[in-house]
Amino acid sequence: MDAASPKRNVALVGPNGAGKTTLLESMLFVTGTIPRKGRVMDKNTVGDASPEARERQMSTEVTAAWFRTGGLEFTVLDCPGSVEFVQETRAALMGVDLAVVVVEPVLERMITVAPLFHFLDSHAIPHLVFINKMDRSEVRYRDLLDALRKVSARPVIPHQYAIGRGDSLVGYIDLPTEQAYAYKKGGPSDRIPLPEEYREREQAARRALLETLADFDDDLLEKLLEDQEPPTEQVLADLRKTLGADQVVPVFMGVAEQDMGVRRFLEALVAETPEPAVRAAALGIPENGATLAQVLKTYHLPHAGKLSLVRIWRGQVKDGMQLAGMRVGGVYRLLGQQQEPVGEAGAGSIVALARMDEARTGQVLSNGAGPLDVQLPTAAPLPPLFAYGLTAVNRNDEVKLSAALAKLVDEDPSLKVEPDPEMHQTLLWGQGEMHLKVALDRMRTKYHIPVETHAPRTPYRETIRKSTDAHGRHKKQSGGHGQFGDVKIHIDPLPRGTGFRFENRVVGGAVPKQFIPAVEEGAREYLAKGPLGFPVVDVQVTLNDGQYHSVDSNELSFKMAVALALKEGLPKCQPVLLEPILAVTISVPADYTSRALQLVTQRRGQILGYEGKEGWPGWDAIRAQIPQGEMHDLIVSLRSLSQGTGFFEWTFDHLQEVPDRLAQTIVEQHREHA
Ligand SMILES: Nc1nc2c(ncn2[C@@H]2O[C@H](COP(=O)(O)OP(=O)(O)O)[C@@H](O)[C@H]2O)c(=O)[nH]1
Ligand SMILES: [Mg+2]
Repeated sequence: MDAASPKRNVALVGPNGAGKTTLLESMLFVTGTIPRKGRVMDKNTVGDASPEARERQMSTEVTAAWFRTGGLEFTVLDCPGSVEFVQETRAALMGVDLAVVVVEPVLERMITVAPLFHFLDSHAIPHLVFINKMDRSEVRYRDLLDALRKVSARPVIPHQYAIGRGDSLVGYIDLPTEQAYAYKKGGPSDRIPLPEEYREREQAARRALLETLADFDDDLLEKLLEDQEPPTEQVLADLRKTLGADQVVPVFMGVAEQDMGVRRFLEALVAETPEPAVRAAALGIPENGATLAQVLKTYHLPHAGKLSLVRIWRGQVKDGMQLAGMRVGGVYRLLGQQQEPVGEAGAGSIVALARMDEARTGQVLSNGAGPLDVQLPTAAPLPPLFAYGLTAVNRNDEVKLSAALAKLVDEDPSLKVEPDPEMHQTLLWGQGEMHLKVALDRMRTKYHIPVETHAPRTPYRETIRKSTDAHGRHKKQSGGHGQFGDVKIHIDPLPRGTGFRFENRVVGGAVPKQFIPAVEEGAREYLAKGPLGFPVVDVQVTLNDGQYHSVDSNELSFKMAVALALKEGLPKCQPVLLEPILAVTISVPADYTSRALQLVTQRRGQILGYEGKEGWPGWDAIRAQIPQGEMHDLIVSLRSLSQGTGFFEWTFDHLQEVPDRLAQTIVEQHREHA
């Protein structure tokens, strides 16, 4: 790597299908980095290089590529757009200087960018918008700008203004310089005179741009008030500065598939992408100190092993050096699947480090002694939304399965593995169906472990509604020692959430003291499976009386006796099935609130209320309680009614009686499987 050439780091983000991978391919092509352009359709792009991505014609993980242009070396991270892979994207965003939000020119779809804008703003990551597919645009450019304004907390300012649209797309006006360009196939756009019929629109848009910039530049404000034309250099400098501070969101446009607007866009990136030191300063990283490198993405490659994509915030990284107690087994520059050894790299670079076996995505690696001198933000793990229960197809694979799952989680922190021995399943949690399917595909292709998946089994419980007295006697006469235990108990229901209680009211040694703990233990063990087949909760067992035999009584006999008493008693207490109820907060754009409320009701949920979501203008937060058994694919339905934007958080709340009819079905199904 040419240590001397200045670096810039950019992430391509935005909704699925907007054209990020195509834009990267075009950038690589027009900069001469690749001789031929691949197409997403033909499964030969640099961006969608993994087998999982090729198969789906959709990016499923972050891909890195680099190119040189305008005297700078750019590293571009092509990030998956699907909400299900958003953890990948967020982790990668932590290490770039600029995010390019690629969108389609479709008004109704702009809302899908809202969560991304929210994340970028909450981390003050500079970002601009590239409206792609302008060859397909059917709406007015200013309406597109307005739609973007509705979903961005920061002011949206057109850097470029479209001339024509759709079939009659001509080119654009660069507002800061007031120059017009016509797109040209196979080359940079031609300068053309500014079309007269656009003069008025151009001036209104430019005026709005200058007024926005004037909010951050008093001198510019003064000039505008005095009706002075500000020098272009001042406008460009203000654009750079406000973009670097995440104060404004400039808007560009083009047709990535035909390389239209891409060369000029690269020129703009050369001029306006904040240099690496800007982000480092914004994060409060002291200039001097030990090497700091943050892991943005972890790959496990079949042959090369583990590869950690890092952003070097400070210092140098060299092949063979010690970093966070690990030996760096190689420093590489990535171009999709290709790895090129570079030996070393310096601050401001994004490179891949080989064989950092303990490094985790998000981790900050250093060669300094003692704690880090700065806390760097990481992308918080997303709350899990969707799970499968897993079982290895071949029983012998169980150990291999848990090792492979650990590697998957290592690559992708939004996956979570939860062993659930009670329900004989291992739960794999993630962000949605596709997220888990891709993870399981990866497991099949990389680790060759076939697994079966099923909807997670719900941990039902049972309890009782009524009290009863019960008697149990265990007696066995065989050869020498016999067995004898006899108990009289009282069984009571307890309030929800109390669990199990045992009380001893025996007087006069009817059951000798040393056997009382055995009675309690016997009761606990028996209650692991009640008359309906599930663990019994919220029950009190009171030992009132009993009998013993001076020779034959022992602990086991009393355990058996209390089990017999419970077996006889519990069915008389009106057993009822309990199900876990979750406290769920659903977030959706307000347009979808009423449909989301319906969804809650359809799933036997109870709505507690809803109000505007804090910090999310135009969004609602719905508070509800929903039975766990109805949650499995809630996220799938929620996304399908909200253009993929809705999401939720949940925690366990309480156990609640299952309605009778449903309880019957559950108990019958459980018996069949047991
Ligand atoms: N009409 C048109 N189609 C495009 C353009 N850019 C990309 N596409 C197509 O849009 C689809 C999605 O593109 P892709 O790059 O995979 O989007 P990503 O999900 O954002 O990476 C592909 O079929 C591309 O060929 C464009 O500028 N115009
Ligand atoms: Mg893509």
